[in-house]
Amino acid sequence: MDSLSLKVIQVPTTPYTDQKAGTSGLRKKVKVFRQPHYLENFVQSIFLSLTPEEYQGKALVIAGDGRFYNDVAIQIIINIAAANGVHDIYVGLDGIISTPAASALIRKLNEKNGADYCVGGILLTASHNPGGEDEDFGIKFNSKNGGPALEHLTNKIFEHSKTITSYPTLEAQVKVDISTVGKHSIGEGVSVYVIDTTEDYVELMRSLFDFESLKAFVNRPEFKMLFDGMHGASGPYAQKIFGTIFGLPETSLLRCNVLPDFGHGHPDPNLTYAEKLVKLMGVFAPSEDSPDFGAACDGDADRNMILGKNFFVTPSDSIAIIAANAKAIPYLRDGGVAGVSRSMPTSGALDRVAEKLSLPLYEVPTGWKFFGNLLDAGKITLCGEESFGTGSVHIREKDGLWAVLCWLSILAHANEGNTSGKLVSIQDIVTKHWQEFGRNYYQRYDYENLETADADKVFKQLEHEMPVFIAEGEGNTAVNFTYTDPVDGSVSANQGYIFRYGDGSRFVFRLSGTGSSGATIRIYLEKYARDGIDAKAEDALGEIAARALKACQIEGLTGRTKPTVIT
Ligand code: G16
Repeated sequence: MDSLSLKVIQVPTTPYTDQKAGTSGLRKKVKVFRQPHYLENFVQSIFLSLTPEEYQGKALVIAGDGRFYNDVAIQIIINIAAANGVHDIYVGLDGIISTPAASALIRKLNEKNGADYCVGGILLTASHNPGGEDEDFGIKFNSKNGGPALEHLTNKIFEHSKTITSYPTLEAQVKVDISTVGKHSIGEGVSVYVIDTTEDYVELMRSLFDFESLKAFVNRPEFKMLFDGMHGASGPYAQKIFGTIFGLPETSLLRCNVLPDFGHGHPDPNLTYAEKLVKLMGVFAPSEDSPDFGAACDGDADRNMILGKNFFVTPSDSIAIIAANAKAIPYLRDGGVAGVSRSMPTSGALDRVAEKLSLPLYEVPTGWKFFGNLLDAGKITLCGEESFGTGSVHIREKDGLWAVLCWLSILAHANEGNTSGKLVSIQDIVTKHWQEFGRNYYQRYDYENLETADADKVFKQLEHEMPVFIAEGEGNTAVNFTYTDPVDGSVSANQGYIFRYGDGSRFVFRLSGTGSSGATIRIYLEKYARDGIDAKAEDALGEIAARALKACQIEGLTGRTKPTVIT
């Protein structure tokens, strides 16, 4: 193709009013994105929110989790990006780049070519939400540090989306073959690089972990593990690390082929939606034959669930235990841990570790973007969320496979020199942790797909209930969480209602920010026990759950008699 193909045209458009990003980008049904100019408007609003110097003549990553409509969206974005003057466009082979790999790629491009080379990435994912023609699609912008755009930028994008009148694109629309690796020149000065990011990602993981000892450990005859890719973007990366490098058999790798509808599944690694893995691991029906280790990642591979033989590790415990066992993970052992952070609804298990190890601890609102400034400023090394997200300073997104490698490292370390024939198990590690630090009993109730008006009523009711709860017991507090970023001073208000008892136990309410329609209310229950760590979570939390349900009147106000998901 010659430079003629780069003739740019302005396409007139009318704004949409509903392009406000949620917790992590814009997520809607595919049919919403298929409306005329809907995707184009949002993409151009991203460009309008940046300065031309930031992207003209520079690079842009376009990543996708392989879901339905990715292929169409990628071509649309290539044309708009080229028309805006982007010079180098990086796209994944078959359009697939997992969210953590996208973050790593943006960072690597800037490390190699100068910090202003890559403006960031447009990530096409609705994460753990289902995919397919009648399901969800999503789009978000990650900045040049590899992390999700901060609120001031997502607000700007929303403002532009409400006033946009036209967008540029190429007159002769190009269609790049993304099914083979290679460089495509689409006109004078514009190249599209189709790349396989598994290599880069594997090298990054190899630089953090001791692959040799992990390989030796997972091949011990008494050890059996399962990994479930849920037909999401983690599959190709998992196959390379666990299959090709560690040599695990095919039978250990479940659903590692990427499918646009995730095999009709809900690619959310939790006790409800990773049903088959949970069953095989014996979480609800213990068996002597259950494998020793199980893990799953979500659609875009940033979330993870960790299971042991007949055992579930809560995400809140997971980040706490990784922090407490940093010495088992080579780069953390060598580089140290500067500080740790968790989202507000995540349990205080991490706080106990921080206290004991004298590490600074930061409590941020829900949303990985809030860790970005802390990581960039070197204030923290590790961070995690109750929503199955765990990560570190190595990138600016949570990282599902990284978390799996952390747990394998902890297991391998705990079993060094153990020739008894019986492995120290995941459950042993977690129990020992509780014995040392106490246990934060924890559960989350999700009420999915409520009418928005009903959800509003629940939050109004909670406001009435706050003074009632405060008056009920000495030391009780009830607040709507506000966060002030210690690095840039920005303030994020209205981040969830916290009802805290005098002893620190609490229940928290939040409206989910990742749904594509309707409203989802999350209730988080937590109780700390220094001793008595062996109860079932639902028993330990029974009274708190009852008080939370009374406070919100959810049954009366929404007609729902029970949560959709309990984790
Ligand atoms: C996104 C964010 C997470 C956040 C989660 C919360 O996850 O990246 O940092 O914890 O949303 O979801 P909600 O607002 O529904 O509670 P993901 O994996 O969907 O990108």
